[in-house]
Amino acid sequence: MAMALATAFVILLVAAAPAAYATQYVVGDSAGWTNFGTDYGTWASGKTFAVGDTLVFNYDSSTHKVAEVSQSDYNSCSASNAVQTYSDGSTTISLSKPGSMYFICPTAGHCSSGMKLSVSVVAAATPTTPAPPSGSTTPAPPSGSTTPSAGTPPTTRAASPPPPAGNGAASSFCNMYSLILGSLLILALMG
Ligand SMILES: [Cu+2]
Repeated sequence: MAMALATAFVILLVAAAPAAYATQYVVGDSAGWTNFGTDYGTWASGKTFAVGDTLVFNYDSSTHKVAEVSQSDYNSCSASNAVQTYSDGSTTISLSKPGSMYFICPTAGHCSSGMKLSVSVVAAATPTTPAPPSGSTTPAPPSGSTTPSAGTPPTTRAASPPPPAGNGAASSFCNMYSLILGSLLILALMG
């Protein structure tokens, strides 16, 4: 029993780990993708959509579809040039690049009555490597570097600079956190 629970927790942990980095947004929340008065502009406002996040459209596929369209087609509620149309009733869209994405329901009258969604996708928040300082002068090579001549004992070299610290610190922190959390949960269960 304890073993099974521990296993379940490990699975849960593995499944939950990516959630720290990507968010899944259910469009319209519990209302889903519908033409019954959900304002998708309001739903989207205040949310930050980042590359790697996903949108989930839940809808009655006998009535609605999801069409990804251009901005102008979004404005004019035209689905005739849709980039992609989905009709499976539960559509997951991965936000794969920064920029705006536009979705409408192609069913006649639905888009014009508000069944349309635009999202602005920002680049994923990853630990960025510091940019080189702009306009700085390139450091001059160390003067007086001696080349050891043959026959003389080698001169001691200057100590190499320590490796840059902090790269990937955020992700390793997340991993560490997951590990500790998982261990605690398993210990709590088995103990
Ligand atoms: Cu519709």
